[in-house]
Amino acid sequence: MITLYGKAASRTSRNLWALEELGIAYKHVPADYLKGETKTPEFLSINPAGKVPALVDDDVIMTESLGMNLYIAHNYGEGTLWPAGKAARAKCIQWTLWAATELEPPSVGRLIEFVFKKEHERDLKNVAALVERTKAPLNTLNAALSRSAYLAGPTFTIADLNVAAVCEYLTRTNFDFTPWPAVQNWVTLCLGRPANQKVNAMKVAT
Ligand SMILES: N[C@@H](CCC(=O)N[C@@H](CS)C(=O)NCC(=O)O)C(=O)O
Repeated sequence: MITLYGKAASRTSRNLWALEELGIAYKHVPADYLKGETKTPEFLSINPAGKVPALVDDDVIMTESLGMNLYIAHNYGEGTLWPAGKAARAKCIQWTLWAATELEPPSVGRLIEFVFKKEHERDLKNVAALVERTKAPLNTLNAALSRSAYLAGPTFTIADLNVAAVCEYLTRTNFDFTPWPAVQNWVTLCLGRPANQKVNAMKVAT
């Protein structure tokens, strides 16, 4: 059985979302990085970087939230989060790496400015620069979603979950998606899924 480390109000939420989509049994250890719980010798033996999320599944120890979701989908979500066919699976890998490299850096930057900083600390020049950096990735995403209902084909897969989980940083900070209507509709659909709503409730509880 998978043990997932990390409190829900962190990148762990994307892994909780994947596990809840699949409805498989798992153990959740809500280690809180803000309380030093990821710097204990016990936790560092799982992730020497002292960060969450981390996953243990029998003899598998894994970190990196988006990669962990590929692992979860591949091993436990055959035919659902992990679609059939080489082409669709290629898209799951492609969009996951795209999320990590193209969309997450400016989105996390925005989260830091709006959620982690106090209003008087906010760097408005940086906020404007981050909006500019987000435009090209959103153009790419909007074009893909104008051609296909979901990123790896006609159904929701781990590609959508991983990219939408990053987009959530934008929705949470009231990013204006008006110029990207296909993204707007798809994000609303993905984030509204019952499994993600359940994880949102877990975030509030921690
Ligand atoms: N690229 C990593 C980032 C992990 C990460 O930075 N996690 C944060 C919480 S969301 C953390 O544990 N920070 C504690 C620290 O940096 O010491 C992933 O996607 O899993």
